[in-house]
Amino acid sequence: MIGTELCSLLGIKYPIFQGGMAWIATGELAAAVSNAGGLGIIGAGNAPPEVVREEIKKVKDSTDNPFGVNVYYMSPHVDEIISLVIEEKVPVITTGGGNPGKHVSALKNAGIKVFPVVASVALAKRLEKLGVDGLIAEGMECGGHIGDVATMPLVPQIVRTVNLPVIAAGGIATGEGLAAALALGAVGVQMGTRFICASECTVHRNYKEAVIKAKDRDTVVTGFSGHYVRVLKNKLAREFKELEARGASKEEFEELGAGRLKKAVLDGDIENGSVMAGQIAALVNEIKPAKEIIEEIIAEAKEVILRISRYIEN
Ligand code: TUI
Repeated sequence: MIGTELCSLLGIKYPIFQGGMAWIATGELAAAVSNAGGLGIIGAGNAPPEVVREEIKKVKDSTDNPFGVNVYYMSPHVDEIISLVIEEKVPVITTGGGNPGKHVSALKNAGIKVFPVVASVALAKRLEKLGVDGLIAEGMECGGHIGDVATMPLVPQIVRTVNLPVIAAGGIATGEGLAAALALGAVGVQMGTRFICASECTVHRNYKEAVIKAKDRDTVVTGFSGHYVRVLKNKLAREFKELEARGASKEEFEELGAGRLKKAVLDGDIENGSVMAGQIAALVNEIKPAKEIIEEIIAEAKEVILRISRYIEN
C-alpha cells in the first residue's frame, strides 16, 4: 500500500487523481477511477451546466466514493458551473486554464475541497493566501493546455514555496512516475494520458489507439502566446504550425481550433481533430480497466521505492 496525507484528507484509498480532461473525462471514467480508489474527475471543459449535471448524476449513481469536477476557466459557463457544483455538493473541485480566486470562498463555504491546477509559483502563492486545500502543479509535459515549466523543476519549487499538499501532474503514467513525484515532495499524482486508455474511458477507439502508438517525439506544442496546447502530431498540428510560421492572429488560431477536440474524441478523426496527449503517451501501451491501471501503478511505485532505498549506505 502507498498512502499519503492526501488519502486521509479526501477519503480516497490511493493518492491518484484522474485528470479532468474536457470531452474525455466523462462520468463513466470518473466513476471507474473513484470506484478503484483514486479520485475520478469529470471534465466540464466548455460544456453547459445541464450536460455537466448529467455526468455528475452518472457518477453519483455508480459510486459512493469521493469524486471531482474540473472547472475550465476559459469556458463561457464558469459561473454557472460553480453554482452547479455547489448545488450538487461535489466533494472536490479542480480548476484549469485560469485563476479561480474569485470563487474560492464560495466553494469553501459550501464544504468543497478546492485543488487548482497551477503552472507557476506566482499563482501558487496567490491561491495559498485565498485558502485553497491543495494545488496540482502541472508541468508542460502534459497534454492539452500547458504552461511553460516542466514537472521536474516546477513541483519542488511549489512544494518549497507553499504549505499545502501538492499533487504532481505532467509526464506521469507509471509507478516510477508516482515514486518520482513523491521524491519531489508531492503527496500524490494526477494522470490524464494514462486514463485515456482506461477501458471505461468513452473516447473514440481511434484516439486510444493513437495514444498507444505514440512514441517519444510524437507530441508537439501548437498555439499562440499564453495559449499553448500539446497534441499528437497530425494534419491539424501541421496546419497550426503553418499559422505560427506566418504570425497569424489569435482569431485565426481560434477559428482553426474550434470544435477540433470534439472531432477527435467523438468522431475519432485523429487527422483533423485535436488529439491532446502528454509526452508520456509513449509509455502507455495497452487498454485496461481503471482498477488494473491504478493497482499496477501502486505496485510498481512500491517496488521502485524499495529498490532505491537500497542505495542508502550505513
Ligand atoms: O486546463 C488544462 N488543460 C487543458 S484544458 C483543455 S480544454 C481545451 N479545449 C480546446 C482547446 C484548448 C483547451 C485542454 N487541456 N490544464 C490546467 C492548466 N491550467 N494548465 C495551465 C493552466 C493555467 C494557466 C493559466 C492555470 C492558471 C493560469 O492562470 C493565469 C493567471 O491568471 O495567472
